[in-house]
Amino acid sequence: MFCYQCEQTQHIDAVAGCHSLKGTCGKDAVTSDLQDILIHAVKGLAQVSHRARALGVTDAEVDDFIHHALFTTLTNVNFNPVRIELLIRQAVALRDGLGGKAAAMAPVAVPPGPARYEPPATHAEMLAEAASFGVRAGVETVGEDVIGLRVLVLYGMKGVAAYYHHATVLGFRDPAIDAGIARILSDLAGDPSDIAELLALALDTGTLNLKVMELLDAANTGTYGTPEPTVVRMTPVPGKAILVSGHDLGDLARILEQTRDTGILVYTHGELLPANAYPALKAHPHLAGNFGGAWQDQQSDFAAFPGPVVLTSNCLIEPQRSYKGRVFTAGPVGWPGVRHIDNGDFSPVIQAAKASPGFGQNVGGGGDGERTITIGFARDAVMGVAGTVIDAVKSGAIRRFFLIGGCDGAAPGRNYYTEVAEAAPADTVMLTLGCGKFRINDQDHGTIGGTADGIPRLLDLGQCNDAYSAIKIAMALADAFECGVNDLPLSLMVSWFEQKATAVLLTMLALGIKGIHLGPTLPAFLTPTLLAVLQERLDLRANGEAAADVARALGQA
Ligand code: SF4
Ligand code: SF3
Repeated sequence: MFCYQCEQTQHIDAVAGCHSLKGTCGKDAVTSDLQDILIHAVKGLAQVSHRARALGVTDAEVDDFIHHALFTTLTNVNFNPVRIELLIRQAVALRDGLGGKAAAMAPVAVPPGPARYEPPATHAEMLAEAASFGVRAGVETVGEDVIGLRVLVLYGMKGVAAYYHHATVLGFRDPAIDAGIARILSDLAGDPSDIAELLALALDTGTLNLKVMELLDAANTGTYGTPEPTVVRMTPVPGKAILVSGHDLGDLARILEQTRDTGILVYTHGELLPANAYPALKAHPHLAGNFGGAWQDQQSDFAAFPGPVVLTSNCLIEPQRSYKGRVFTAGPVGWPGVRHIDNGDFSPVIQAAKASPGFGQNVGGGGDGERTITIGFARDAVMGVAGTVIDAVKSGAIRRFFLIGGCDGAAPGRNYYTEVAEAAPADTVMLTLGCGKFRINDQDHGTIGGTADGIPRLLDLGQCNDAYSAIKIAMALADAFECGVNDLPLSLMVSWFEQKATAVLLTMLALGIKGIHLGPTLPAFLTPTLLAVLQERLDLRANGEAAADVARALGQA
């Protein structure tokens, strides 16, 4: 195995990467190798899909398969080698079916490369070939910079696929996005080696991702309403309970509907916390609040939860024996031996909740023990008070905005984001999103001016899936001040972990947003040359010391 797609990749050898028996995330060598082969097979499917499209032949099953399959290879999503191998064989079958349909329209030559991949009959033979499909295959010939750019595009496309998957499961799709995904993957399948061409492909990926995030925003708000400022209970109340984690609002909605009038209470976890702010979701009286923190705390959170836990997307960590029997996966997620719901029928979860003890009477809900936080400052909520915000900037009451957010993780360097929030002075507003918010959302940051009705200093924009909100707010502020986004009093302190963050980074780069602080460490796949290019063109910055970075942003250093 070799994998360096996420921030927690191992830094043991000269080339950073997880390459022994198991990655830091718990992905074993067999699953990792099969995921490399799956990527190869999906690229081959995309090659055929891209060419078939030119003949007017499209297939919704193929388009859906591509983003679903890529999503399974995202960090902390699917650790089940059996399901990955099935997907490889399915990719090849879909490719051949689509190729046949296209050939009926006009003779099409099967392009060289992944489109000609034929999986061997046995699992062992398949694995024996895996090394030739690894992300660093051919590095001796093309060099580190080409490999770094290829994987930058590939990892960005995994993020695009994840966002698009969340939109399509709500019934929102766009043929132009399907075509864009097929085109970029097809280009990648040709193993481009020209740096300028690869840089253009990376920016194309960022531009495509903006379209996808816009669609996802339309899917979420079109289905569940516009998030509104909402006080969420962070402490449980007595009763049988289900915990829902990941990012998928559709699965949460189905669980809420299927538990209606059962007396079972539903709690969000991790990146589903923002779901509590959507009108159509919070209308369910048995959506009882949020339990626990960010994904890396799940082993203690899930062990302490007295009921079943459903993982609807990333981030899954190896379930401990104490609670593995109560864990369920859905959608792209998988772990060997963990029950999987693939048809939207959560009855097994409901039965497990009924059979579990639930929270007892002495759980501490209500009274002095109750903790709450306020969420739901998506773009409409913020732009609804745009006049007040703009006046506050003009009068000097708001000196600067800090976007402090993105993914969280277990690395010690992630305290940087807590320290940035602590160092940000009282006349600054912090925007947050993604699971990184759990580092800063349980403190009272007060309001601008310190008055009860002042603008809250911490505005939670939602999931990492809501990065579109942050971009729209920045653009709207730039419009209001008749300046460019780069001229706003805004500092972007972005924490990355997985490939959705890579996609968002490419979007910001495609939009020409400069001066992003990226951390806690820079991606291992970005070579010194590539970093120099990004630093020169876009002033991409590595994290320094938190207080000094804040002081510099405020023009004090
Ligand atoms: Fe390592 Fe991250 Fe890859 Fe897991 S996803 S194997 S932790 S680089
Ligand atoms: Fe978090 Fe996994 Fe990325 Fe959605 S839950 S931000 S890391």
